[in-house]
Amino acid sequence: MTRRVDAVVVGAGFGGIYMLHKLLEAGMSVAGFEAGADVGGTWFWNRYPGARCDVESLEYSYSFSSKLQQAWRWPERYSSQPEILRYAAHVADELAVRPHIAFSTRVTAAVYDEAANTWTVETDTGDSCEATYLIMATGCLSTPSRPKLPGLDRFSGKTLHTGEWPHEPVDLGGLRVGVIGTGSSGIQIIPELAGKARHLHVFQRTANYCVPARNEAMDPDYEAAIKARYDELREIARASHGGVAGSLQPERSAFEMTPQEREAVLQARWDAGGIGGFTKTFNNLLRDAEVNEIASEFVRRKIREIVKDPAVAARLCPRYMIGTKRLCAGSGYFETYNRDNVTLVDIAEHPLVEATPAGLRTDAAEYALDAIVFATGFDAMTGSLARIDIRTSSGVSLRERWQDGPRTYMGLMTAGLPNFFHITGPGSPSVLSNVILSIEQHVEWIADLLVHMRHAGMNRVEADEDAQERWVVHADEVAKQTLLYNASSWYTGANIPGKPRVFMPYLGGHGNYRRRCDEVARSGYPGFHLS
Ligand code: N01
Repeated sequence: MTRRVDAVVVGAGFGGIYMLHKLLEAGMSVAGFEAGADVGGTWFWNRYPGARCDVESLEYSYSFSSKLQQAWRWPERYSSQPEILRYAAHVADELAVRPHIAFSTRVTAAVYDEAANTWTVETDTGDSCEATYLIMATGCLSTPSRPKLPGLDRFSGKTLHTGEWPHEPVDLGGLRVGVIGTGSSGIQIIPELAGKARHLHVFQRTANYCVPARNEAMDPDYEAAIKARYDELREIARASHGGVAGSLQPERSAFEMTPQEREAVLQARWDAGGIGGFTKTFNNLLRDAEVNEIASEFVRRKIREIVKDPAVAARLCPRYMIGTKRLCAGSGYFETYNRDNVTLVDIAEHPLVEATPAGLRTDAAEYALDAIVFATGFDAMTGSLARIDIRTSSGVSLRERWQDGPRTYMGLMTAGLPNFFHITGPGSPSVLSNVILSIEQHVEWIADLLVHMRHAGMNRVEADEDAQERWVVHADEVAKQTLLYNASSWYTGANIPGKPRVFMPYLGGHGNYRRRCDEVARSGYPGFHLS
């Protein structure tokens, strides 16, 4: 017989863990489904060498429990993947959510029956479940994207994707390795592979910016100082644009500075390390192309200083505007190209044509390889939702609703799909903020709504079409005011052939967005139909 619960939660990363906890705390019955064999979400899958978060550990962690954030010790300024996974497992155990999760179980379909006000959720194990509410905590970067390269099935070596790295050890020592992709994942794995491979070929389509992470062991005095003011700092983070308290706030406009002042402030941010500070160097860095060029050219100069071969340095210098695609932080990334066993292959100039049994072929040459590593990113924000067949029994599917790009009301719900929520969905700050704080805000908002409805004797909520339309227009207008809007990034779906170009995350800022959501809740949920 099919199980019946109040709510199904899909995904057991940071969103799913906390959502299950909040629902259990509210006395609701829950069923969690997770495709992976354990909790951790993105940190369960992305276990490639060098995987590390580029938001500081003391910020990239749950803030809801004072006890938890005081007790947990982060060994480094930026946490490695194993450390974050250990933390996720610890929290799941502390909150006792594991018994409510079916692991190694992928949700394949969900159908809402209007008459019964019930979602029926189907999985690839045959397990199914009925629920009043369906909450997707499926993550924003969880559907890996692989180029459709002819001949790949004939390649005789190993193929790997950073986003689905094997759980057993992978020994690439002494091999000829090719990496495709120079985004955040590529920039982290490339120095690691260069230290092990006999030879590493990096296949670069778009040269990318990378600022130094300057990771270091956690300074106990710094940790103690943060923990002494943790509650206050978390409030600052919740009110901030990016969901981090950070110490580096935006400087003035570059136009108000002399060239010497601009250089000094850019150098200071470069020396401090990290992505957040650098994009806040000037308050109009992401809004004014002329200002952006000052910061872009600063990093290009650094690349030319670091990389000894001027021809290689020139190919590594990005041409797009810094920060309009997600900025990367790395350790020794550009230095890697000074190694004798590393070759940069510019596939913008000479595109990849096919994989052969022996390696990869561009339109100019063939490269003999024992392993190909895809660091080619994700079908971001919509991919994991679109691959599940989500529909109402009488209406159109989520996939059809989003065929011209995602449309949501505040990133929380999609009109036409009652009792269906997406945590950090498109139309919310999600990936443009400290995502753990964004997750907490969505989880708490959804849990509060469901408790409110229970108290009022209601059990059905749906986003209003007009309210959704106004939100979509507003989000688009906010994004248009920045240089990110026209960039060819995964924020806009440009990395996936055929995906509609829509700026997906909400750029209005974490703090502003949180205030709007709070205001909606305080005012009795305008824009949502409750019954
Ligand atoms: O993916 P990406 P990612 N042929 O999409 C190239 C988060 N993250 O996994 O720019 C050849 O950024 C593509 O080239 P181009 C973070 O939010 C965080 O690296 O499209 N090349 C690009 O170089 C990040 O932004 C952390 O021309 C192809 C690369 O592959 C997000 O995840 C660490 C290609 C993909 O870069 C995604 O990062 C890791 C093709 N067909 C990830 N298709 C940290 O916190 C794609 N490429 C540190």
